[in-house]
Amino acid sequence: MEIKVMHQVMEWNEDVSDAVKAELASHKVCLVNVLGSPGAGKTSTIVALIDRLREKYRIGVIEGDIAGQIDADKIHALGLPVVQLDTDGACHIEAMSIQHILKEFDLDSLDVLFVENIGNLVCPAEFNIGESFRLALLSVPEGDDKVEKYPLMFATTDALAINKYDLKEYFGFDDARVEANARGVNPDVTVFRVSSRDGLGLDELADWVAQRIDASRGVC
Ligand SMILES: Nc1nc2c(ncn2[C@@H]2O[C@H](COP(=O)(O)OP(=O)(O)O)[C@@H](O)[C@H]2O)c(=O)[nH]1
Ligand SMILES: [Mg+2]
Repeated sequence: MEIKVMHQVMEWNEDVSDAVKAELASHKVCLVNVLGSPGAGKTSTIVALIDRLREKYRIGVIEGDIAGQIDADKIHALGLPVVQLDTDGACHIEAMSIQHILKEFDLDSLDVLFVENIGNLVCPAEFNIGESFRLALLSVPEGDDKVEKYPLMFATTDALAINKYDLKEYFGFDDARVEANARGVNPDVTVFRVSSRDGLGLDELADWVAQRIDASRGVC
């Protein structure tokens, strides 16, 4: 019985995720679910992508955090619509929260909604939130064994950005190991090597994100 309760929650989340997807599709808005550990560079990468994509797309952001609004302040400073989702300690975002928050945006004035998920390599991977696609980040200082230790995160993402590539030499980080393991659990994953600090690989990542946005909005 106890197990069934969790099962029902997951199924219910899937239903709500489908409803969010339908709602966004009716407004031609693409939702991008950005995942990764605390400090992996989610906010920095979203800011770098905004910089490269804001001339082409009307962008909004949902900033998920367990507490505080530091990241939402950074997005607000860019002059974009942003809503802070404070999970009050919960380790992931559920579709129901996104469904609720969509009311805060004028969806007809948006093309893309980035969601910065809660910093965590475990539970956020389990919950679809109505996304068109996922972008997972793994940063070099976290270590090159993380795909083996947290496979679901990397099995369920559409792209993996290995961030803080500028630090690779300092950490003896084996990116070939990460890529091979990611392809082992997810043969179709697209892998990027980026530095959200010095700009390495970000144009390529932004091009890929733009292609996925266009595909999901039926533009191409
Ligand atoms: N060296 C280096 N530092 C980075 C890079 N990307 C982000 N950082 C730094 O890592 C820290 C955490 O970044 P943040 O974007 O807040 O990570 P988040 O917690 O995943 O949103 C900040 O001090 C960033 O300046 C990178 O590519 N290289
Ligand atoms: Mg952040």
